[in-house]
Amino acid sequence: YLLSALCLFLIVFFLSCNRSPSGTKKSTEKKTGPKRPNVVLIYTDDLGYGDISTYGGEIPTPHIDRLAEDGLKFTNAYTTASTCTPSRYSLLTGEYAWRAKGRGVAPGDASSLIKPGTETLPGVLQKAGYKTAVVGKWHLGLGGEDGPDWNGKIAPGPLEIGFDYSFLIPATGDRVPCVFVENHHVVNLDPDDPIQVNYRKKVGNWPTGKDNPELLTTKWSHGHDMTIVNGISRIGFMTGGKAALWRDEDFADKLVEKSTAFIRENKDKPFFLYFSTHDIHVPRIAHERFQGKTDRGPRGDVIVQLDWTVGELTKTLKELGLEDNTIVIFTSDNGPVLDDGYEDQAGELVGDHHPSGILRGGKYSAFEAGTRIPMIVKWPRQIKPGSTSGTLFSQIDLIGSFAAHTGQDIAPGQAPDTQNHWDVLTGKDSAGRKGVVQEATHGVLSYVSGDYKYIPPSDGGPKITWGPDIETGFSENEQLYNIKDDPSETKNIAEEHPGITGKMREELMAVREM
Ligand code: NG6
Ligand code: CA
Repeated sequence: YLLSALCLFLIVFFLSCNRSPSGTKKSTEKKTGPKRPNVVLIYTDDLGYGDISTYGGEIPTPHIDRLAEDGLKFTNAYTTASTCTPSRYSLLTGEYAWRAKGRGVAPGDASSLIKPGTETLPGVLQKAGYKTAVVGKWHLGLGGEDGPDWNGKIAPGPLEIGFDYSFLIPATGDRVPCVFVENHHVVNLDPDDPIQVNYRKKVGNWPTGKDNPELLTTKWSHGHDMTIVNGISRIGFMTGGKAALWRDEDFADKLVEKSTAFIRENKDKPFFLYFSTHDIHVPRIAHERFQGKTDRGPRGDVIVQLDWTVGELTKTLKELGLEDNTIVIFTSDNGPVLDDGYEDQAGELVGDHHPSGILRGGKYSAFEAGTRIPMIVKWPRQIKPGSTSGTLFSQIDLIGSFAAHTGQDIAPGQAPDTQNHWDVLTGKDSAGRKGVVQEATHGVLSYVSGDYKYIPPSDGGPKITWGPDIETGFSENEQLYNIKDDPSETKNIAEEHPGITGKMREELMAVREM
Protein backbone atom coordinates (compact mmCIF):
# COMPACT_ATOMS: atom_id res chain seq x y z
CA TYR A 1 0.00 0.00 0.00
CA LEU A 2 2.80 2.38 0.94
CA LEU A 3 4.65 1.62 -2.32
CA SER A 4 1.66 2.40 -4.54
CA ALA A 5 0.98 5.61 -2.57
CA LEU A 6 4.59 6.67 -3.18
CA CYS A 7 4.31 5.89 -6.92
CA LEU A 8 1.09 7.89 -7.18
CA PHE A 9 2.71 10.81 -5.39
CA LEU A 10 5.71 10.73 -7.75
CA ILE A 11 3.49 10.61 -10.87
CA VAL A 12 1.39 13.55 -9.68
CA PHE A 13 4.57 15.46 -8.77
CA PHE A 14 6.19 15.00 -12.23
CA LEU A 15 2.98 15.82 -14.08
CA SER A 16 2.55 19.06 -12.15
CA CYS A 17 6.20 20.00 -12.84
CA ASN A 18 5.76 19.53 -16.58
CA ARG A 19 2.57 21.53 -16.61
CA SER A 20 3.98 24.46 -14.70
CA PRO A 21 4.49 27.32 -17.20
CA SER A 22 7.16 28.95 -15.11
CA GLY A 23 9.11 25.69 -14.86
CA THR A 24 9.05 25.25 -18.64
CA LYS A 25 10.17 28.82 -19.25
CA LYS A 26 13.05 28.51 -16.86
CA SER A 27 14.41 25.39 -18.50
CA THR A 28 14.22 26.94 -22.03
CA GLU A 29 15.99 30.05 -20.87
CA LYS A 30 18.72 27.96 -19.38
CA LYS A 31 19.17 26.05 -22.63
CA THR A 32 19.24 28.89 -25.12
CA GLY A 33 20.05 31.98 -23.08
CA PRO A 34 18.48 35.34 -23.94
CA LYS A 35 16.99 35.63 -27.44
CA ARG A 36 19.72 35.90 -30.03
CA PRO A 37 19.71 38.88 -32.36
CA ASN A 38 18.13 38.53 -35.79
CA VAL A 39 20.44 39.37 -38.66
CA VAL A 40 19.47 41.20 -41.83
CA LEU A 41 22.38 41.50 -44.27
CA ILE A 42 21.54 43.97 -47.02
CA TYR A 43 24.03 43.23 -49.78
CA THR A 44 23.83 45.80 -52.56
CA ASP A 45 25.30 45.41 -56.02
CA ASP A 46 27.95 47.76 -57.46
CA LEU A 47 27.23 50.49 -54.91
CA GLY A 48 30.30 52.72 -54.52
CA TYR A 49 31.98 54.23 -51.50
CA GLY A 50 30.54 57.64 -52.40
CA ASP A 51 27.11 56.60 -53.69
CA ILE A 52 24.96 57.23 -50.62
CA SER A 53 24.52 60.57 -49.00
CA THR A 54 25.92 59.67 -45.58
CA TYR A 55 29.20 58.91 -47.40
CA GLY A 56 29.05 62.21 -49.31
CA GLY A 57 26.86 61.25 -52.29
CA GLU A 58 24.66 63.87 -53.93
CA ILE A 59 21.61 61.60 -54.28
CA PRO A 60 19.43 61.69 -51.17
CA THR A 61 19.27 58.32 -49.37
CA PRO A 62 17.43 59.17 -46.13
CA HIS A 63 16.58 55.60 -45.09
CA ILE A 64 20.13 54.35 -45.50
CA ASP A 65 21.49 57.47 -43.79
CA ARG A 66 19.10 56.76 -40.93
CA LEU A 67 20.75 53.37 -40.41
CA ALA A 68 24.02 55.23 -39.93
CA GLU A 69 22.44 57.76 -37.54
CA ASP A 70 21.09 54.86 -35.49
CA GLY A 71 24.19 52.67 -35.80
CA LEU A 72 27.84 52.36 -36.69
CA LYS A 73 29.38 53.56 -39.95
CA PHE A 74 32.64 52.05 -41.19
CA THR A 75 35.09 54.07 -43.28
CA ASN A 76 37.60 51.27 -43.71
CA ALA A 77 35.54 48.19 -44.58
CA TYR A 78 36.31 45.92 -47.51
CA THR A 79 34.67 43.38 -49.69
CA THR A 80 37.10 40.72 -50.94
CA ALA A 81 36.86 41.36 -54.68
CA SER A 82 35.98 44.10 -57.13
CA THR A 83 33.46 41.84 -58.90
CA CYS A 84 30.43 40.03 -57.68
CA THR A 85 30.91 36.25 -57.72
CA PRO A 86 34.20 36.12 -55.81
CA SER A 87 32.96 38.66 -53.24
CA ARG A 88 29.84 36.62 -52.60
CA TYR A 89 31.78 33.36 -52.50
CA SER A 90 34.10 34.72 -49.80
CA LEU A 91 31.30 36.40 -47.86
CA LEU A 92 29.38 33.15 -47.54
CA THR A 93 32.27 30.69 -47.08
CA GLY A 94 35.03 32.61 -45.28
CA GLU A 95 37.48 31.44 -47.91
CA TYR A 96 39.17 33.78 -50.39
CA ALA A 97 37.63 32.93 -53.76
CA TRP A 98 41.01 33.01 -55.54
CA ARG A 99 42.20 29.93 -53.61
CA ALA A 100 40.69 27.83 -56.41
CA LYS A 101 40.04 28.41 -60.11
CA GLY A 102 36.60 29.01 -61.63
CA ARG A 103 35.24 31.51 -59.13
CA GLY A 104 35.33 34.59 -61.35
CA VAL A 105 32.17 36.32 -62.64
CA ALA A 106 29.89 33.31 -63.28
CA PRO A 107 27.84 32.81 -66.44
CA GLY A 108 24.11 32.37 -65.91
CA ASP A 109 24.24 28.61 -66.47
CA ALA A 110 27.15 27.88 -64.11
CA SER A 111 26.85 24.94 -61.71
CA SER A 112 26.90 25.50 -57.93
CA LEU A 113 30.20 27.03 -56.85
CA ILE A 114 29.67 26.36 -53.14
CA LYS A 115 29.52 22.60 -52.69
CA PRO A 116 27.17 21.02 -50.15
CA GLY A 117 29.15 20.20 -47.04
CA THR A 118 30.98 23.55 -47.10
CA GLU A 119 30.69 25.62 -43.92
CA THR A 120 28.78 28.80 -44.73
CA LEU A 121 27.51 31.88 -42.96
CA PRO A 122 23.85 30.73 -43.19
CA GLY A 123 24.91 27.18 -42.28
CA VAL A 124 26.60 28.36 -39.10
CA LEU A 125 23.54 30.36 -38.09
CA GLN A 126 21.24 27.46 -38.99
CA LYS A 127 23.24 25.24 -36.63
CA ALA A 128 22.75 27.91 -33.98
CA GLY A 129 18.98 27.61 -34.36
CA TYR A 130 18.30 30.42 -36.83
CA LYS A 131 15.79 30.32 -39.70
CA THR A 132 17.74 31.43 -42.76
CA ALA A 133 16.78 32.89 -46.13
CA VAL A 134 18.32 34.41 -49.22
CA VAL A 135 16.22 36.77 -51.29
CA GLY A 136 17.64 38.42 -54.41
CA LYS A 137 20.67 38.09 -56.62
CA TRP A 138 22.56 34.79 -56.28
CA HIS A 139 25.31 34.64 -58.96
CA LEU A 140 27.06 31.65 -57.37
CA GLY A 141 25.88 28.98 -59.82
CA LEU A 142 23.11 26.42 -59.38
CA GLY A 143 22.73 22.71 -59.95
CA GLY A 144 25.18 19.83 -60.25
CA GLU A 145 28.08 19.41 -62.64
CA ASP A 146 25.87 19.88 -65.70
CA GLY A 147 24.48 23.13 -64.39
CA PRO A 148 20.88 23.94 -63.51
CA ASP A 149 17.91 21.99 -64.88
CA TRP A 150 15.62 24.99 -65.38
CA ASN A 151 12.64 22.73 -66.16
CA GLY A 152 13.06 20.37 -63.22
CA LYS A 153 14.44 20.42 -59.70
CA ILE A 154 17.24 22.98 -59.47
CA ALA A 155 19.69 21.56 -56.94
CA PRO A 156 22.09 21.81 -55.29
CA GLY A 157 21.71 25.47 -54.52
CA PRO A 158 21.18 27.69 -51.45
CA LEU A 159 18.95 25.13 -49.70
CA GLU A 160 21.79 22.60 -49.73
CA ILE A 161 24.30 24.97 -48.11
CA GLY A 162 22.43 26.35 -45.11
CA PHE A 163 19.44 28.37 -46.31
CA ASP A 164 15.91 27.30 -45.32
CA TYR A 165 14.28 29.46 -48.00
CA SER A 166 15.43 31.06 -51.23
CA PHE A 167 13.94 33.42 -53.79
CA LEU A 168 16.49 34.18 -56.45
CA ILE A 169 17.48 36.17 -59.44
CA PRO A 170 19.63 33.16 -60.42
CA ALA A 171 22.68 35.05 -61.77
CA THR A 172 22.29 38.77 -62.53
CA GLY A 173 19.62 40.91 -64.14
CA ASP A 174 21.66 41.15 -67.33
CA ARG A 175 22.04 37.37 -67.76
CA VAL A 176 19.51 34.81 -69.02
CA PRO A 177 17.31 33.07 -68.00
CA CYS A 178 15.16 36.04 -66.96
CA VAL A 179 13.09 34.13 -64.42
CA PHE A 180 12.90 33.88 -60.64
CA VAL A 181 13.78 30.66 -58.86
CA GLU A 182 11.98 29.94 -55.58
CA ASN A 183 13.55 27.13 -53.55
CA HIS A 184 14.12 24.39 -56.15
CA HIS A 185 11.94 25.61 -59.04
CA VAL A 186 11.41 28.35 -61.58
CA VAL A 187 8.41 30.45 -60.54
CA ASN A 188 5.35 30.27 -62.87
CA LEU A 189 6.92 27.87 -65.32
CA ASP A 190 4.45 26.33 -67.78
CA PRO A 191 5.62 22.74 -68.36
CA ASP A 192 4.37 22.95 -71.96
CA ASP A 193 6.76 25.82 -72.64
CA PRO A 194 10.14 24.64 -71.35
CA ILE A 195 13.10 26.97 -70.95
CA GLN A 196 16.22 26.58 -73.05
CA VAL A 197 19.39 28.49 -72.23
CA ASN A 198 22.68 28.63 -74.09
CA TYR A 199 25.69 30.87 -73.49
CA ARG A 200 27.53 29.88 -76.67
CA LYS A 201 24.99 29.78 -79.47
CA LYS A 202 21.52 31.02 -80.22
CA VAL A 203 18.59 28.82 -79.22
CA GLY A 204 15.03 29.38 -80.51
CA ASN A 205 14.01 32.37 -82.55
CA TRP A 206 13.55 35.22 -80.10
CA PRO A 207 15.04 38.49 -81.37
CA THR A 208 18.46 39.62 -80.19
CA GLY A 209 19.94 43.00 -79.40
CA LYS A 210 22.45 42.50 -82.19
CA ASP A 211 19.93 41.79 -84.96
CA ASN A 212 16.93 43.79 -83.76
CA PRO A 213 18.17 46.92 -81.97
CA GLU A 214 14.91 48.68 -83.01
CA LEU A 215 13.08 46.56 -80.41
CA LEU A 216 15.16 47.79 -77.48
CA THR A 217 13.98 50.20 -74.79
CA THR A 218 17.53 50.51 -73.43
CA LYS A 219 20.34 49.96 -75.93
CA TRP A 220 23.46 47.96 -75.16
CA SER A 221 26.88 49.62 -75.32
CA HIS A 222 29.15 46.61 -74.96
CA GLY A 223 28.31 42.91 -74.59
CA HIS A 224 24.61 42.39 -73.75
CA ASP A 225 23.58 41.97 -77.41
CA MET A 226 21.95 38.54 -77.16
CA THR A 227 18.32 37.56 -76.38
CA ILE A 228 15.87 40.42 -75.82
CA VAL A 229 13.55 40.07 -72.83
CA ASN A 230 11.31 42.95 -71.69
CA GLY A 231 12.89 45.30 -74.26
CA ILE A 232 16.42 44.69 -72.95
CA SER A 233 19.01 42.47 -74.56
CA ARG A 234 21.01 40.26 -72.22
CA ILE A 235 24.15 38.17 -71.92
CA GLY A 236 23.27 34.68 -73.18
CA PHE A 237 20.51 33.20 -75.32
CA MET A 238 17.20 31.85 -74.12
CA THR A 239 13.82 30.78 -75.37
CA GLY A 240 10.69 29.37 -73.71
CA GLY A 241 9.30 29.95 -70.23
CA LYS A 242 7.22 32.93 -71.42
CA ALA A 243 4.83 32.85 -68.46
CA ALA A 244 7.78 32.89 -66.04
CA LEU A 245 9.65 35.90 -67.45
CA TRP A 246 10.33 38.70 -65.01
CA ARG A 247 9.68 42.40 -65.45
CA ASP A 248 12.83 44.28 -64.39
CA GLU A 249 10.66 47.14 -63.11
CA ASP A 250 9.25 44.81 -60.43
CA PHE A 251 12.55 43.55 -58.95
CA ALA A 252 12.59 45.80 -55.89
CA ASP A 253 8.90 45.23 -55.07
CA LYS A 254 9.21 41.47 -55.48
CA LEU A 255 12.29 41.21 -53.27
CA VAL A 256 10.73 43.38 -50.58
CA GLU A 257 7.52 41.31 -50.70
CA LYS A 258 9.38 38.01 -50.26
CA SER A 259 11.69 39.36 -47.54
CA THR A 260 9.02 40.96 -45.42
CA ALA A 261 6.94 37.76 -45.67
CA PHE A 262 9.94 35.78 -44.40
CA ILE A 263 10.49 38.22 -41.52
CA ARG A 264 6.81 38.09 -40.52
CA GLU A 265 6.72 34.28 -40.61
CA ASN A 266 9.79 34.03 -38.41
CA LYS A 267 9.27 36.96 -36.09
CA ASP A 268 9.27 34.72 -33.02
CA LYS A 269 12.51 32.88 -33.83
CA PRO A 270 15.96 34.20 -34.48
CA PHE A 271 16.32 34.63 -38.24
CA PHE A 272 19.01 35.47 -40.78
CA LEU A 273 17.99 37.21 -43.98
CA TYR A 274 20.57 37.63 -46.73
CA PHE A 275 18.84 40.33 -48.74
CA SER A 276 20.77 40.64 -51.94
CA THR A 277 19.47 43.57 -53.97
CA HIS A 278 19.59 43.80 -57.73
CA ASP A 279 20.09 47.55 -57.38
CA ILE A 280 22.24 49.21 -58.57
CA HIS A 281 23.55 46.69 -61.14
CA VAL A 282 22.77 46.99 -64.86
CA PRO A 283 20.28 46.99 -66.46
CA ARG A 284 19.13 49.85 -64.26
CA ILE A 285 15.38 49.79 -64.73
CA ALA A 286 13.62 51.34 -61.75
CA HIS A 287 9.93 50.79 -61.13
CA GLU A 288 7.80 53.35 -62.98
CA ARG A 289 7.16 55.23 -59.72
CA PHE A 290 10.90 55.87 -59.31
CA GLN A 291 11.72 56.66 -62.94
CA GLY A 292 12.81 60.29 -63.28
CA LYS A 293 12.99 60.77 -59.49
CA THR A 294 16.49 62.19 -59.86
CA ASP A 295 18.05 64.28 -62.59
CA ARG A 296 20.91 61.76 -62.83
CA GLY A 297 19.14 59.23 -65.00
CA PRO A 298 18.41 55.56 -64.28
CA ARG A 299 21.51 55.12 -62.10
CA GLY A 300 20.26 57.86 -59.77
CA ASP A 301 16.71 56.47 -59.83
CA VAL A 302 17.76 52.98 -58.76
CA ILE A 303 19.72 54.47 -55.85
CA VAL A 304 16.47 56.13 -54.72
CA GLN A 305 14.68 52.80 -55.23
CA LEU A 306 17.35 51.01 -53.17
CA ASP A 307 16.84 53.55 -50.41
CA TRP A 308 13.08 52.89 -50.49
CA THR A 309 13.80 49.16 -50.16
CA VAL A 310 15.86 49.75 -47.03
CA GLY A 311 13.04 51.89 -45.66
CA GLU A 312 10.52 49.09 -46.20
CA LEU A 313 12.67 46.52 -44.37
CA THR A 314 13.26 48.95 -41.49
CA LYS A 315 9.54 49.68 -41.29
CA THR A 316 8.66 45.97 -41.11
CA LEU A 317 11.18 45.33 -38.32
CA LYS A 318 9.81 48.28 -36.37
CA GLU A 319 6.20 47.27 -36.84
CA LEU A 320 6.93 43.78 -35.48
CA GLY A 321 8.86 45.14 -32.51
CA LEU A 322 12.06 43.54 -33.78
CA GLU A 323 14.14 46.66 -34.36
CA ASP A 324 15.90 46.64 -30.99
CA ASN A 325 17.35 43.13 -31.28
CA THR A 326 18.01 42.91 -35.02
CA ILE A 327 21.46 43.51 -36.45
CA VAL A 328 21.10 45.21 -39.82
CA ILE A 329 24.25 45.19 -41.91
CA PHE A 330 24.20 47.34 -45.04
CA THR A 331 27.06 46.99 -47.50
CA SER A 332 28.06 46.37 -51.14
CA ASP A 333 29.65 43.55 -53.17
CA ASN A 334 32.09 45.72 -55.14
CA GLY A 335 32.82 49.26 -56.25
CA PRO A 336 30.91 51.47 -58.68
CA VAL A 337 30.74 51.64 -62.47
CA LEU A 338 28.99 54.05 -64.81
CA ASP A 339 28.67 52.50 -68.29
CA ASP A 340 28.62 48.75 -67.58
CA GLY A 341 27.21 47.71 -70.93
CA TYR A 342 24.00 49.71 -71.50
CA GLU A 343 23.43 53.23 -72.81
CA ASP A 344 21.69 54.48 -69.68
CA GLN A 345 23.47 57.86 -69.51
CA ALA A 346 25.08 57.01 -66.18
CA GLY A 347 28.24 58.89 -67.16
CA GLU A 348 26.57 61.76 -68.98
CA LEU A 349 24.29 62.63 -66.05
CA VAL A 350 26.51 61.88 -63.06
CA GLY A 351 27.39 65.58 -62.61
CA ASP A 352 28.98 66.38 -59.26
CA HIS A 353 28.00 63.03 -57.72
CA HIS A 354 31.15 60.95 -57.18
CA PRO A 355 30.29 57.23 -56.96
CA SER A 356 33.80 56.36 -55.74
CA GLY A 357 33.94 59.28 -53.28
CA ILE A 358 37.55 60.28 -52.76
CA LEU A 359 38.83 56.85 -53.77
CA ARG A 360 40.53 55.94 -57.06
CA GLY A 361 39.29 53.31 -59.55
CA GLY A 362 35.96 51.47 -59.39
CA LYS A 363 34.40 48.10 -60.08
CA TYR A 364 36.95 45.61 -61.56
CA SER A 365 39.84 47.72 -60.23
CA ALA A 366 42.75 46.96 -57.92
CA PHE A 367 42.61 50.54 -56.66
CA GLU A 368 40.71 51.25 -53.46
CA ALA A 369 37.30 52.06 -54.98
CA GLY A 370 37.13 48.47 -56.26
CA THR A 371 36.82 46.95 -52.81
CA ARG A 372 36.51 49.62 -50.12
CA ILE A 373 32.78 49.86 -49.74
CA PRO A 374 30.16 51.54 -47.58
CA MET A 375 29.25 49.49 -44.52
CA ILE A 376 26.78 50.35 -41.80
CA VAL A 377 25.81 48.16 -38.84
CA LYS A 378 22.77 48.95 -36.74
CA TRP A 379 21.89 47.07 -33.56
CA PRO A 380 20.12 49.34 -31.07
CA ARG A 381 20.51 46.85 -28.20
CA GLN A 382 24.31 46.97 -28.36
CA ILE A 383 25.68 49.58 -30.78
CA LYS A 384 25.94 53.24 -29.91
CA PRO A 385 23.90 55.32 -32.37
CA GLY A 386 25.76 57.68 -34.67
CA SER A 387 29.17 56.11 -34.15
CA THR A 388 31.87 55.68 -36.78
CA SER A 389 34.77 53.26 -37.08
CA GLY A 390 37.95 53.60 -39.09
CA THR A 391 39.07 50.11 -38.09
CA LEU A 392 39.93 47.67 -40.87
CA PHE A 393 37.07 45.22 -41.38
CA SER A 394 36.57 42.62 -44.10
CA GLN A 395 33.30 40.96 -45.06
CA ILE A 396 35.19 37.66 -44.96
CA ASP A 397 35.08 37.96 -41.17
CA LEU A 398 31.30 37.90 -40.89
CA ILE A 399 31.18 34.09 -40.76
CA GLY A 400 33.95 33.86 -38.14
CA SER A 401 32.40 36.61 -36.05
CA PHE A 402 28.89 35.16 -36.11
CA ALA A 403 30.21 31.67 -35.41
CA ALA A 404 31.97 32.99 -32.32
CA HIS A 405 29.01 35.05 -31.17
CA THR A 406 26.58 32.12 -31.47
CA GLY A 407 29.03 29.60 -30.01
CA GLN A 408 29.37 27.48 -33.16
CA ASP A 409 32.51 25.62 -34.18
CA ILE A 410 33.69 25.73 -37.76
CA ALA A 411 34.86 22.35 -39.06
CA PRO A 412 38.66 22.05 -39.33
CA GLY A 413 40.03 23.17 -42.71
CA GLN A 414 36.88 25.12 -43.54
CA ALA A 415 36.48 28.90 -43.80
CA PRO A 416 40.28 29.19 -43.69
CA ASP A 417 40.46 32.97 -44.11
CA THR A 418 37.83 34.15 -41.67
CA GLN A 419 38.59 35.60 -38.25
CA ASN A 420 36.42 36.55 -35.32
CA HIS A 421 36.15 40.34 -35.14
CA TRP A 422 32.83 40.55 -33.34
CA ASP A 423 34.00 43.48 -31.26
CA VAL A 424 35.03 45.44 -34.33
CA LEU A 425 31.71 44.66 -35.99
CA THR A 426 29.84 45.99 -32.97
CA GLY A 427 32.07 49.01 -32.42
CA LYS A 428 33.81 47.88 -29.24
CA ASP A 429 37.32 47.34 -30.49
CA SER A 430 39.69 49.30 -32.66
CA ALA A 431 42.42 46.71 -33.18
CA GLY A 432 41.00 44.91 -36.21
CA ARG A 433 42.69 42.42 -38.50
CA LYS A 434 46.30 42.79 -39.52
CA GLY A 435 45.77 42.84 -43.26
CA VAL A 436 43.36 41.89 -45.99
CA VAL A 437 43.74 40.69 -49.58
CA GLN A 438 41.64 42.04 -52.46
CA GLU A 439 41.00 40.44 -55.82
CA ALA A 440 40.63 42.63 -58.91
CA THR A 441 39.55 41.55 -62.38
CA HIS A 442 41.88 38.98 -64.02
CA GLY A 443 42.67 37.65 -60.56
CA VAL A 444 45.18 40.39 -59.65
CA LEU A 445 45.60 40.41 -55.85
CA SER A 446 46.51 43.40 -53.73
CA TYR A 447 47.02 43.79 -50.00
CA VAL A 448 46.01 46.36 -47.39
CA SER A 449 47.63 46.52 -43.97
CA GLY A 450 47.95 49.38 -41.50
CA ASP A 451 48.29 52.62 -43.43
CA TYR A 452 49.41 50.96 -46.65
CA LYS A 453 48.15 49.38 -49.82
CA TYR A 454 50.40 47.19 -51.95
CA ILE A 455 49.69 46.17 -55.56
CA PRO A 456 52.19 43.72 -57.06
CA PRO A 457 53.33 44.06 -60.70
CA SER A 458 50.96 42.63 -63.30
CA ASP A 459 50.58 42.44 -67.09
CA GLY A 460 47.24 44.18 -67.63
CA GLY A 461 47.11 47.74 -68.98
CA PRO A 462 46.15 50.80 -66.90
CA LYS A 463 42.58 50.98 -68.23
CA ILE A 464 39.84 48.45 -68.87
CA THR A 465 39.83 47.94 -72.63
CA TRP A 466 36.54 46.13 -73.18
CA GLY A 467 33.97 48.73 -72.08
CA PRO A 468 33.79 50.57 -68.77
CA ASP A 469 35.98 53.64 -68.45
CA ILE A 470 37.84 52.56 -65.32
CA GLU A 471 41.46 52.50 -64.20
CA THR A 472 42.53 48.95 -63.41
CA GLY A 473 45.30 49.90 -60.99
CA PHE A 474 47.57 47.45 -62.86
CA SER A 475 51.18 48.32 -63.59
CA GLU A 476 54.32 46.45 -64.51
CA ASN A 477 55.92 48.07 -61.46
CA GLU A 478 55.26 47.44 -57.80
CA GLN A 479 52.94 50.01 -56.23
CA LEU A 480 52.73 51.15 -52.64
CA TYR A 481 50.37 53.84 -51.39
CA ASN A 482 49.95 55.39 -47.98
CA ILE A 483 46.17 55.22 -47.98
CA LYS A 484 45.90 57.10 -44.72
CA ASP A 485 47.66 60.25 -45.94
CA ASP A 486 46.88 59.69 -49.61
CA PRO A 487 43.53 57.85 -49.75
CA SER A 488 43.16 58.70 -53.44
CA GLU A 489 46.34 56.72 -54.25
CA THR A 490 47.96 59.54 -56.20
CA LYS A 491 51.58 58.86 -55.28
CA ASN A 492 53.32 55.53 -55.69
CA ILE A 493 55.92 55.39 -52.90
CA ALA A 494 57.18 51.83 -53.52
CA GLU A 495 60.69 52.94 -54.53
CA GLU A 496 60.93 55.47 -51.72
CA HIS A 497 60.07 52.82 -49.10
CA PRO A 498 61.64 49.53 -50.17
CA GLY A 499 61.42 48.18 -46.61
CA ILE A 500 57.67 48.61 -46.29
CA THR A 501 57.17 47.43 -49.87
CA GLY A 502 59.15 44.26 -49.17
CA LYS A 503 57.23 43.58 -45.98
CA MET A 504 53.88 44.01 -47.71
CA ARG A 505 55.03 41.77 -50.60
CA GLU A 506 56.01 39.05 -48.12
CA GLU A 507 52.81 39.30 -46.13
CA LEU A 508 50.72 39.00 -49.28
CA MET A 509 52.79 36.01 -50.38
CA ALA A 510 52.32 34.37 -46.96
CA VAL A 511 48.52 34.69 -47.17
CA ARG A 512 48.57 33.32 -50.73
CA GLU A 513 50.57 30.31 -49.71
CA MET A 514 48.71 29.63 -46.49
C1 NG6 B 1 30.64 41.80 -67.15
C2 NG6 B 1 29.47 42.46 -67.83
C3 NG6 B 1 28.89 43.48 -66.88
C4 NG6 B 1 28.51 42.83 -65.57
C5 NG6 B 1 29.71 42.10 -65.01
C6 NG6 B 1 29.40 41.34 -63.77
C7 NG6 B 1 29.84 42.62 -70.28
C8 NG6 B 1 30.45 43.40 -71.39
N1 NG6 B 1 29.93 43.15 -69.07
O1 NG6 B 1 31.18 40.83 -67.97
O2 NG6 B 1 27.77 44.11 -67.45
O3 NG6 B 1 27.46 41.93 -65.77
O4 NG6 B 1 30.21 41.19 -65.94
O5 NG6 B 1 29.04 42.20 -62.76
O6 NG6 B 1 29.28 41.56 -70.51
S1 NG6 B 1 28.99 41.68 -61.31
O7 NG6 B 1 28.69 42.81 -60.48
O8 NG6 B 1 27.95 40.68 -61.26
O9 NG6 B 1 30.31 41.14 -61.03
CA1 CA C 1 28.48 43.51 -58.28
